[in-house]
Amino acid sequence: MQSEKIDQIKAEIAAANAGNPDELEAYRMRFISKKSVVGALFAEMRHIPNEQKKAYGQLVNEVKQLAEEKFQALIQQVDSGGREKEYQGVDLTLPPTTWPVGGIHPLTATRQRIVEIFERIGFNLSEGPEIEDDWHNFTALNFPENHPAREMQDTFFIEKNPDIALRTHTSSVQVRVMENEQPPIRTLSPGRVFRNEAISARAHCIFHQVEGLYVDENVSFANLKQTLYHFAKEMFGKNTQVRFRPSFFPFTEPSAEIDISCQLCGGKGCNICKGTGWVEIGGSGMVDPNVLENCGIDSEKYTGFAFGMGIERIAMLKYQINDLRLFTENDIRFLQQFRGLL
Ligand code: 2NL
Repeated sequence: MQSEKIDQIKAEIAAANAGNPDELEAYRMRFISKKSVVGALFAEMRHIPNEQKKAYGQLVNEVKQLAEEKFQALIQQVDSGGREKEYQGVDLTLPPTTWPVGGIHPLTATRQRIVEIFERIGFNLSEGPEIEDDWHNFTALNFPENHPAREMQDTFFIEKNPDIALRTHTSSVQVRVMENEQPPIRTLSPGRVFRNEAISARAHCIFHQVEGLYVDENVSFANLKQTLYHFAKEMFGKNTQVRFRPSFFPFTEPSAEIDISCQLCGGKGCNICKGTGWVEIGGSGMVDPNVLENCGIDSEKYTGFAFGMGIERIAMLKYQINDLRLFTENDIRFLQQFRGLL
């Protein structure tokens, strides 16, 4: 009677199958767990007459072992079955894909380097609106009423309102600083500026500028020269030569253009410097007393110097880029060359 039952269970185990974790669990419940049919055979032991206990125990242990072996085999089957489905068509022996690494845009890198150089000698950063009124962009800066820079062909006006325009330089930011703070002022204003010009290799209607302003007692032209010498050598290398050429701006007097020795030929003369050995990096000068007064600063007590340069121009010289349009086209072949900057 017992041996019949045992044979039946053995047959059942041999025929059992599991294609998924649920079926595997059903098998475990029926043949492995304490309350399984195999467990019941062990519980039966106490009703078996003493002289048969040994033989019965051997039989039941055999069944238990069969059940365990089958369970392990079913686990393998369910496991690999699942995996085969999940990884179908994926070759796990292939080397891993490397993701493309992004980089800092050369204009951003150049701006950051300029900012870093001036921050280290005590300049702070200032920002202001890109849409400006006539006062902050022109009048406070001593532009005469009929100055050509105010004309439609140079300035983008908003809705044909002659009082509101896109700023043509970041001097407007520095006017706002002077209106709100008294000297000593040492501030740097990087930002986007806008000029109504045709786009070419050398000009763009949107570009970037950094202006610097230093106002205090006894600020001299010698201070201006030394500060820009320092900047040029930090930015372009310690062998860089600097020269100042007399110039004119409505907001500075005297004014000077800043040239550095050509980065490409080192001053010998090439097509970048057009044979002169020098390239212009920006303009500068002593802040016109009218500008200080317009901004509420006592021009009897204070003097100042200011300078401005185009970030695109500095980046072109530093990285030998020959076309301004490359900065805005986002051609990956151009941008990739600046990976690892900063
Ligand atoms: C250039 C020339 C310059 C300034 C900018 C300035 C600002 C104030 C007062 C006086 Cl608030 N001057 N800025 C001065 C001289 C030249 O820029 O070629 N920029 C690209």
